[in-house]
Amino acid sequence: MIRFLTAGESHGPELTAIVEGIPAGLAVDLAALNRQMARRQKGYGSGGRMKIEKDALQITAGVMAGQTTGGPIALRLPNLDYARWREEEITPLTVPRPGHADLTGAVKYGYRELRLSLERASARETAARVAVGGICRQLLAAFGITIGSYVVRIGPVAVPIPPEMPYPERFTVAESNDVRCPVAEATEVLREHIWEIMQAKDTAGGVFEVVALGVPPGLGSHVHWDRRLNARLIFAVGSIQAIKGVEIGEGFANAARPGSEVHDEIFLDEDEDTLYRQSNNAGGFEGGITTGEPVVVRAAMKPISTVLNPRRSVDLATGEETETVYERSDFCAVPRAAVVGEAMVALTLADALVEKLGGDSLAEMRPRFEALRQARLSDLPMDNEPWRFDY
Ligand code: EPS
Repeated sequence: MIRFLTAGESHGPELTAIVEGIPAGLAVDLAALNRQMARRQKGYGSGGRMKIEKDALQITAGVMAGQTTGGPIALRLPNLDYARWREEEITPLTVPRPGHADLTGAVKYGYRELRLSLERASARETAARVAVGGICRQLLAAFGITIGSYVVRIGPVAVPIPPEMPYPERFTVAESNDVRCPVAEATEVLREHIWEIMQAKDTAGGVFEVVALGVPPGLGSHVHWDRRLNARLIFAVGSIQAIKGVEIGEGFANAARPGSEVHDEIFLDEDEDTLYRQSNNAGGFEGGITTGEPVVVRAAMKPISTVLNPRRSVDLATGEETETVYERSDFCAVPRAAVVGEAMVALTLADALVEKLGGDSLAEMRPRFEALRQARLSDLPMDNEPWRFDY
């Protein structure tokens, strides 16, 4: 329902994005979008580039008088670093960094100059995703759906999050520090590890969690593989640069537990005539459909592949074994990747919401959303007559 494309190189004049399928009548708050852009740029362990870029969005189509028209929305994001790069005579880069798209991109597209692949593979592109995700986030917010994130691990250091700690509190604490740590007392330990990694001229990966609150039950479907919304979320988050693993809820930990400890039991609230759960090990999904519990997506990011310590590689120009040459990069981008994760979750959930509610405008979607929200147990057909599989 909602499609988007991005274009642009890391050091080119700008990133461009087009998002199509956003319903009409959504008030777009540009200042709030730019706050999302700034969140993506904040993170201890970033390289020098973040001091140059101050991402400021321009919207050039699809929003008129502050409201979406229903037409494609075009977004522009100038790269401030371009001014310097356009002045330079570029020395070809011919030694691929292990772990980056340098070699695979060069082999696939027939480049001799590795910059052609790394310029587009660069995680600079995630700025465009946060811009598009920001609009989807505003659409979701119009229906009371909110999204936050926090870091749960940097390298070997895991954050001890008390399981009973409410999500809004985790978001607030994470927002208040530059490692997106949800537990105030653990912040310094994460920062120390990143500092040590920088001293060792190395890089660190980690794990972050994205959580969506207020998601109604009934988004996605079990009826076909590509309609399972949990799978669509795994794809969307797994498409972020350097993300190598994505799980829903307690995905991998659940694999080690017996079923009796995993599945979230179902209870009846007689007064409200509704069903509820006391746990959410499923991360908000059963059968690829949202349960109405928080949607929890966890992603593993590999360490940044541009490592200050030279790595062994081969110079494609000479055909000889050599070592990589360092160019400016980040040491740890996990806190910032979490914000990109939020954007991809926002996009996927907004897509599923539009699919569920239909409609060309917010005015059409709203009454349908209310009906979804107010579903009661007694609304379900209670038919207990015996029947036959009679095809
Ligand atoms: C990136 C390398 C760094 C990052 C960049 C992603 O850029 P540079 O090579 O210019 O120092 O700063 O990320 C951004 C510019 C951004 O806005 O996130 C890479 O190779 O992926």
